[in-house]
Amino acid sequence: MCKKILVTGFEPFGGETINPSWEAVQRLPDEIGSYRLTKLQIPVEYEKAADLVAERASFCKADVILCVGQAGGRSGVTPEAIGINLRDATAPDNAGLLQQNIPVIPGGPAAYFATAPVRDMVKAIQAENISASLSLSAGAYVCNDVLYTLLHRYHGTNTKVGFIHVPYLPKQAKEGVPSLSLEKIVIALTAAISAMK
Ligand code: PCA
Repeated sequence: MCKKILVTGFEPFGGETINPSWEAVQRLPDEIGSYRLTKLQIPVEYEKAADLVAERASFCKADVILCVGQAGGRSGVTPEAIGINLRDATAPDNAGLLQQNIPVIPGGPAAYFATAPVRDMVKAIQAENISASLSLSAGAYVCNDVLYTLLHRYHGTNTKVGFIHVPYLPKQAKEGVPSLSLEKIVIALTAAISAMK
């Protein structure tokens, strides 16, 4: 039986006109291995992003949710191991909301480990000769917010949740800043999804 995976990418933020996460997600095939994909672009807004993902996940009955975001400055593709219960960023979100030293979910646990097979995802991306490593911090901005909120919501259920940060595209990166081609990001995400059981 075909399993379902919801794959999300973010809209641009921080003055950028593109976000490599959505550029890559929208180019993924509709089926990878035993998974049928649903793709969704989400806003860089604390109060909207995770709810939109959860709404679509229940509509398409997703077995796995994989969110993808831009991590400008990173040189490789980095599946995230942990979501933390903290909003703390110097920049406001795309709705103008600035959050500093505020919990994602008041009273929630400090952190959750991702439930997607992050180590297998790293190995599968590396097997494509693309630089990848396990990240122990998704930051404390909207990406972490989405990861933590979804891990909280699906804790103890069969729905697996994962997050992958990807580098800038070459056209976004200033001199000396690492980047990765769109083609390679698409290959990396495809490999990561192939690693889902
Ligand atoms: N990256 C940001 C939010 C949206 C995105 O693509 C982050 O790392 O939090």
